[in-house]
Amino acid sequence: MQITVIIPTYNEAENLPKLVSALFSLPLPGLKLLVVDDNSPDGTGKIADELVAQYPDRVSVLHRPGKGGLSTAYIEGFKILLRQGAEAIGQMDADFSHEPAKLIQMAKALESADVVLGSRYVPGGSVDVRWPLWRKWLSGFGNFYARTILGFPLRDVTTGYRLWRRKVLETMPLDGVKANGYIFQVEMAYIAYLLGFSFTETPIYFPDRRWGKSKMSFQIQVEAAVGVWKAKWKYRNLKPAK
Ligand SMILES: Nc1nc2c(ncn2[C@@H]2O[C@H](COP(=O)(O)OP(=O)(O)O)[C@@H](O)[C@H]2O)c(=O)[nH]1
Ligand SMILES: [Mg+2]
Repeated sequence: MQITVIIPTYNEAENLPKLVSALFSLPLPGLKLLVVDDNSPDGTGKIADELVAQYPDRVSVLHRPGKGGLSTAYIEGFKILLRQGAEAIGQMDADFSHEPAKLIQMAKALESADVVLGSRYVPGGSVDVRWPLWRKWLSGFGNFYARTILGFPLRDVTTGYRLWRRKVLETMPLDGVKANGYIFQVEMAYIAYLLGFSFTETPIYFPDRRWGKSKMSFQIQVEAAVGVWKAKWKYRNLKPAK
């Protein structure tokens, strides 16, 4: 299956070229990338253009006028790639929190599942060893909370490292997904689950970003906690098509 991975970027000038060469050194010859850059002040967009020039058949870039958030970056990217006929679409952060080499295992897993999650909360998965206890607890609890309230069996519902088969994204009501932050990830997984698609979780280690600043905040976590209930209500009637 040919895979195109969407990489949303906001101020990733340091990371992006390193990530792209790491990805292209993997034994995944069909791998393509779509960078979605939101006019990053640090010039990531220009670097993305240079990468397009370097790998014209493998890298493309969507330039957006300003910071529009991760979720709209993905939704726009999904739509573009679906229109272009992509067979499978990936999601990956630009900051090396998602280890490029894991993509090999995840691509393999996609042969027998509709959605593959890079998961920190299955055996073998873990978060950054340097995370303080409260942050580990918060992330673990957040996943337990979402899983319990929504009543679905996935272990890592907030992970941003994912692969989707085309048919899943094609079937999902993408235009209705407005949530941002963690809840975007929760909502996407929840919709696919309700629609009856199959999941595999591949264990990943999730280290903190190597360069640049994290945008994680307490407010984002609180919004996510409320957002889980909103999602439960919003999709109360969603069922697999007969
Ligand atoms: N295009 C775009 N990318 C974004 C935006 N916000 C974050 N990103 C990218 O999304 C990915 C995850 O963001 P990051 O800051 O690492 O989030 P954290 O790991 O939760 O702190 C990174 O590749 C960011 O560059 C945005 O508004 N637009
Ligand atoms: Mg990050």
